[in-house]
Amino acid sequence: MLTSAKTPIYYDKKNLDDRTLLKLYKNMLKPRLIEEKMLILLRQGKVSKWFSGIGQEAISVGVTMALQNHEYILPMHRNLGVFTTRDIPLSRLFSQWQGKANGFTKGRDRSFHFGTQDYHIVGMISHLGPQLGVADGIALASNLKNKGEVTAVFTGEGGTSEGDFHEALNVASVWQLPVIFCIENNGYGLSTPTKEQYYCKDLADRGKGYGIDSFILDGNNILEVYEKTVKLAESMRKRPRPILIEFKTFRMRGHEEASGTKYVPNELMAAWEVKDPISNYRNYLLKLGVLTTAKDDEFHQEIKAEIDEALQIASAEGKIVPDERTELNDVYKPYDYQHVAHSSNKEEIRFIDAISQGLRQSMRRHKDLVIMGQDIAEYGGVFKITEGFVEEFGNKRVRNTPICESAIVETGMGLSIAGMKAVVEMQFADFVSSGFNPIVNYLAKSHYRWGQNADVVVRMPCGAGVAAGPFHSQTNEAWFTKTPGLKVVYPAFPYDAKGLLATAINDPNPVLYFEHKALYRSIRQEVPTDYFTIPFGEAALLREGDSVSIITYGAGVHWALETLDKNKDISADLIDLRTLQPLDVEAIYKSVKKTGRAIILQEDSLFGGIASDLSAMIMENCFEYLDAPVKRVASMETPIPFINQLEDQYLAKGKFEEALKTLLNY
Ligand SMILES: Cc1ncc(C[n+]2csc(CCOP(=O)(O)OP(=O)(O)O)c2C)c(N)n1
Repeated sequence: MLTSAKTPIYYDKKNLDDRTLLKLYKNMLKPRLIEEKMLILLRQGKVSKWFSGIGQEAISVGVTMALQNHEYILPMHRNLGVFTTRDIPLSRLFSQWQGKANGFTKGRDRSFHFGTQDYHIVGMISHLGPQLGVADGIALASNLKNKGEVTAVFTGEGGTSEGDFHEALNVASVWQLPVIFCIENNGYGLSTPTKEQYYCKDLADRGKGYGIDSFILDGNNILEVYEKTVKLAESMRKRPRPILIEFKTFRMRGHEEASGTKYVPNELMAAWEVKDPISNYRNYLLKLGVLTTAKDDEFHQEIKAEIDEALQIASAEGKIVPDERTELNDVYKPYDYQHVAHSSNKEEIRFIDAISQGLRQSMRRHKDLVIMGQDIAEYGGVFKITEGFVEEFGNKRVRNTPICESAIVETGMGLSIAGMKAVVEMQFADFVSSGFNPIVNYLAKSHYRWGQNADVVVRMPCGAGVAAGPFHSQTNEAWFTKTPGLKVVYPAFPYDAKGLLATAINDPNPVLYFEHKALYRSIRQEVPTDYFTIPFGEAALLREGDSVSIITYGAGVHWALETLDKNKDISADLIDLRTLQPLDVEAIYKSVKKTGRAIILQEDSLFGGIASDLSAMIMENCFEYLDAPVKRVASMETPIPFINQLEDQYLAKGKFEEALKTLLNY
């Protein structure tokens, strides 16, 4: 039942037994007492930042107790009660907040920014919204494996303004995913009051707009939260579908402790003060005779003793000792590359066929692999790479998606958390910008932060030369090579495309797989018909010579080959990098040390591209071997124009031959 801030909380225990009633109380009391301690620690400078959930405990505790322990919960920064109700040892939480090794992130991320598979909790990233789509992925895995499990994900009302919220709701409803979307509407998003955050009456109405059954509950009433969530979860396990619950509550302290609450009117604060979820419930239990003051004291003493002991353990723990190797080693999940050799059966196929074949063979090999993308099912994708896949693998594993790149990348992450694999097809690489945030912030950083890998390959049909203009022609690998935690693959030939795609799918880390559209139907090669893999980080030396090292990848490889075919007198090493992360630096240095000259050809515009880094690396490591400055050749510093004559002028291809000759004559 919904109560306004002014009315006292109305409790109805229905048929809940005394044990459950007390457990609900104790589970709320624990985070409250921890928080009271935290405020002291903050004042003493022993904790750096704290986001208080005081006054909102009923939501965390009620929802967590309504779920089974193996069901995933994705909490926010005010949901301490989720962590404590799942019985995480408090010493580990204190270690986490103090940045100690016994925490969950080895001092790499703060506060509640962590997850733990042991407790089926997936913590937030600072960007708030992305975890909503991650919950979709976990719930999708439940549906695909007929597990009948529910996933609960939290957001504040502020977070509901993010696109991720809307995308996640839409995907969950279109795919009928068993996600409980929990909105904690606590009046303010940092200093922004709800009236400046949204214009609809209730946020629950947003769920209805997506065809999702939505409810409004008094978030301060533990019995209402618990009982309703239990019922909904039971029904969702039997009939998977999303549910949205808007919990009306209030943020009793500042956004974070240092920021205060000056902007909150006193009357509002006072009105919610009387609605405190713990004191009201305590009074109810006392009146009922389920709790006595003696028992209550006992609970307080017991919890306080647990807190003090945990704090002592965490405080006694030594500080993290920085070690570069440890840090670098944890960026990626270790992957023991398994080489699969191919038989001698070969056929001549196009670049595009190689990708399609590689993907199909991986789908056969990995029963847990799901492909998602726009128009990829019956339609076969805009480039027809997945044509016929639905017939062979069914539309549970070959999934058409709504147009929502963020939520689909996040769904891939969720599948990975649930132990599955995902390939996400961007219709064009350009559109990855709409899914950029989860790739660079969620997928890339999860393993380093809390040891959770992202077993997701993002396929990127990219590149110019097809007169498609600024939004269908970019080659945006530099957006990702910049980001530690991602692997970046960029084949130039059908053989490499097939073998590297197989490896990308086997590798448990997030891989951006670039496939150049202009090569799709123009490049053919004899390719083994069966499944095989090619290791990452091994460049291919396509031509051998001694006067210059040409270093390139993707379409650049073919431009360089054309130039060398035209100028037979030029004796050059031609290095096709094949993967940009990891990078085969040894192959580059070895060649440059031999030839004494290096030219790097990249299709992307010059500034900030990978050519710049390669150039710097060569200068730093091969300077004394160089007979000339390293030369970078790249496209113009403009967006990519549409019409052929402008596109030709834009592209690096037209400048390469002259630059090469100039370098040779230096
Ligand atoms: C994408 C993004 N924009 C802005 C912020 C800064 N920020 C952190 S929390 C917050 C307010 C969140 O409000 P709400 O979702 O209502 O949660 P509450 O803090 O009230 O529980 C803001 C603006 C952020 N972390 N991420």
